Amino acid sequence: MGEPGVPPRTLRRVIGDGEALPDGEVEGLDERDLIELYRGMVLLRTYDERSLVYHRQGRIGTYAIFWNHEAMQVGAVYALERDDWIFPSYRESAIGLLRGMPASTVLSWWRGHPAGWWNPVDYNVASICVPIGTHVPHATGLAWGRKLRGEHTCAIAFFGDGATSEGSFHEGANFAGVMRAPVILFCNNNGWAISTPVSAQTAAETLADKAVGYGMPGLRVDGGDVLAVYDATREAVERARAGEGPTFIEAVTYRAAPHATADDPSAYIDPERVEEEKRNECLGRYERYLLRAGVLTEQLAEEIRGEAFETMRKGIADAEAEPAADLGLLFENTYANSPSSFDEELAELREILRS
Ligand SMILES: Cc1ncc(C[n+]2csc(CCOP(=O)(O)OP(=O)(O)O)c2C)c(N)n1
Ligand SMILES: [Mg+2]
Repeated sequence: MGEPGVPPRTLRRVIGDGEALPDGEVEGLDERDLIELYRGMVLLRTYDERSLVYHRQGRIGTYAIFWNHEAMQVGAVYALERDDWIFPSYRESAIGLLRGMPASTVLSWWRGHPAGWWNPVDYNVASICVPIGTHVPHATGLAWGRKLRGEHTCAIAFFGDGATSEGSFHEGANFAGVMRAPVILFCNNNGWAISTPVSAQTAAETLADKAVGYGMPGLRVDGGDVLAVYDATREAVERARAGEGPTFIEAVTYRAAPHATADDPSAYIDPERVEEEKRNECLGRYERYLLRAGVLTEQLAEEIRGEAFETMRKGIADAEAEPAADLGLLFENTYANSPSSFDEELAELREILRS
């Protein structure tokens, strides 16, 4: 159980280490919920590991790995209702899978294919945000707008430690505080913004400290502990629905993979620290917790892994079966009124690619 009234610098934690650190429980989660959380984590882990392989095989483009971020994504989304809105960054590219989005859609996004863009209202999942932090005001605005309409839904924006230095983050957080918008600002503090460490990002002692300046509570949670993340997010959701306004959550973790497939972290990261984090990665931690609690069996785990693998196998097959996008899209969607030279340039491009 996330202890109430924990001092803000302490990380909220539920999962123990199987030794001196005892396991806790989260009130309101039954065995079915615990397995659903596990299913979500395995799905995202499988998505991530397969995507890296597809990238190496040249079947998707550059890819932002989220290995060891699954607990934050699954724990937070599980605390929401289906009507609540999710605003992902590129680090949460596959979060729509938790809302039933086909894997082929997200894989198509990473293939740069138009089939990778969904209608946000179909899943209440906004488009993947690549510019750092620009979706924070969007999430706040949507949450505030829904409140004005008398609805009780909330919104969550996922962003990284680096985003907290961006103007958009400040504007969105300030606006959320002033308007008491029902929004959750979920910061995955993975220690790095590409090669910039958190220590070079802020002079604040913790990122959660920033919440004070916006007049909202700041919770700090162990980002590798899916149950603690769920517990903290649920608390934030309850506040939002009760009309008490926004909450900032700092989920502390460590980036155990390169920033993206185009990055070589050996130039700036301590490989021993990465190895240590890998040994303590979030899915293994949760799996061991469930085995200790007698909720999961090796056979059920195998079944769940098999389902996820099949989802990915079908996902890449469907994405690759999409007919190639028409080149005209590159030109048609650039300007409201295209320059007259575009027709000629498109014709030339078609000619070059034909030959
Ligand atoms: C506005 C903007 N500036 C710069 C970039 C280039 N950029 C891409 S990822 C990144 C680092 C972001 O780090 P963080 O917010 O910690 O997220 P993480 O990648 O660690 O999840 C930067 C600076 C960008 N995408 N958008
Ligand atoms: Mg980061």
